[in-house]
This record gives sequence, structure tokens and C-alpha cells, in this order.
Amino acid sequence: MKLVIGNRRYSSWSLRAWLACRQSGLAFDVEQVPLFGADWDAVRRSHPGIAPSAGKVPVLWDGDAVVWDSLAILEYLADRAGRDRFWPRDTAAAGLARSIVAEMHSGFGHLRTALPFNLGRDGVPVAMDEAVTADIDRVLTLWAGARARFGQGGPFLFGTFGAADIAFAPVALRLISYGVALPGFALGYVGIIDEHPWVAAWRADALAEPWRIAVYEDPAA
Ligand SMILES: N[C@@H](CCC(=O)N[C@@H](CS)C(=O)NCC(=O)O)C(=O)O
Repeated sequence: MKLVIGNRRYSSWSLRAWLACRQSGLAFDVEQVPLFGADWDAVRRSHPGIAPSAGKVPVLWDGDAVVWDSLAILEYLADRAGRDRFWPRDTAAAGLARSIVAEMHSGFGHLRTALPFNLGRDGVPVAMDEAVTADIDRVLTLWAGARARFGQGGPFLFGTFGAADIAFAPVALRLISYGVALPGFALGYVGIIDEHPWVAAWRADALAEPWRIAVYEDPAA
């Protein structure tokens, strides 16, 4: 398999797909297409690795199968490698996990826009309006609910690392990189994600990348 990703520093969707690939246990290569360079319009139209997704990353290539959109990639890998690697076995837990992953995938636009994913940020806070604060409160409510009901088996949202942690990992990293004040349980959870060896490996590669995108470096400008 080959996973086509964007900039590790900025592409939260790429991180999700890459974590899903790691979680699958299947062998895969990575091809990187740096985003939003001067000739980005031409690149996104002509690059064979991202053409099927109309120029968006991530895209997973697996023989005849081409899969894009991070959630589709996660589900494809769950089919391929076993759903239990991604989703809780318990029906009620699986229902909640599906729900919060879907809510993450289709929501939290205010949070995503105001606090763009940027692994180079060092925790300096930015001004947040009510809509952003409401998104963050909702994230914390979802995390608290999952942990309280189904988190007994370990430190992750449903105990062991799975789809919900993959979906929310970039959110956890955003909360750290923008220095958002968090309640104790959430501080513990974002710390666990931050220290996860796969996340640490991704970050090390991200920090070595040469590309800088001004609007993500200074969202208030
Ligand atoms: N819902 C998609 C979102 C993919 C997406 O928006 N990717 C961004 C990078 S994080 C991208 O490729 N942007 C390039 C562009 O829009 O030109 C997913 O989950 O994969």
C-alpha cells in the first residue's frame, strides 16, 4: 500500500490516515505532496497520486483500490485488517465511537478554522470567540462521556487506542499547540496522545520539513 500525504506540519487529515495505516498493522509506503506551494493549482490537477480526490490528501493506494478521505481510508483499513483494531467490540461503545468519529469528521469548523493544525506552534494562546469555545466544550464533553462510560480498559477514549483516538488526535495536538486551558482529565488525555510513539515520530518528521505556509503560521494575520 501507498499513502499519499501532505505536509506533516499542517495536514491533520493526513495524520489521521497515517495513524489508521499504522493501526492496521499492514505494510505501507508514504509519498508526500507538499501543499499550497506557488504552483499548487497545477500540482493538484496533474499529480497522479492525488488526482482521484480532486487534489486533496490523504489518498490510499492499494493495488486496484484507491481510497480517499481519511474516514473512508480508516474504514477501508478496518475491513482489510480487522474492525477490532479500530472499533470497540461492545455494541453500545461502538455506537458512541461511530457517533463521535462522525461528528468530528463533519463538524468543529470553528475550531479548525481559528486554530489551524500546526505542529510547529509552541503553545502560545490566540484569542478565541464563543463559537470556538463552544466547539472545544463539545469536544471535551464527547471525551468525558466516552472515558466515563467505556474508558476503563486503558487511557484512551474507549480504553485501548482506536478509531476515536485517531480521529481526535489532531484536535488534542491543537489544544496543546494553542495552549488551551483544559480540565484535568483532558490534560491527561492530550498528554497521552502527545506522547504516543507514532505521534512523536510524525512530529519529528513534521519539524524537519522545510515548507512554511503563512496563513497557518499566523492565523490572526
Ligand atoms: N474530508 C477530507 C479532507 C481532506 C482535505 O481537506 N485535505 C487538505 C489537507 S489537510 C487538502 O488536501 N487541501 C488541499 C486543497 O484543498 O487544495 C479527509 O478527511 O481526508
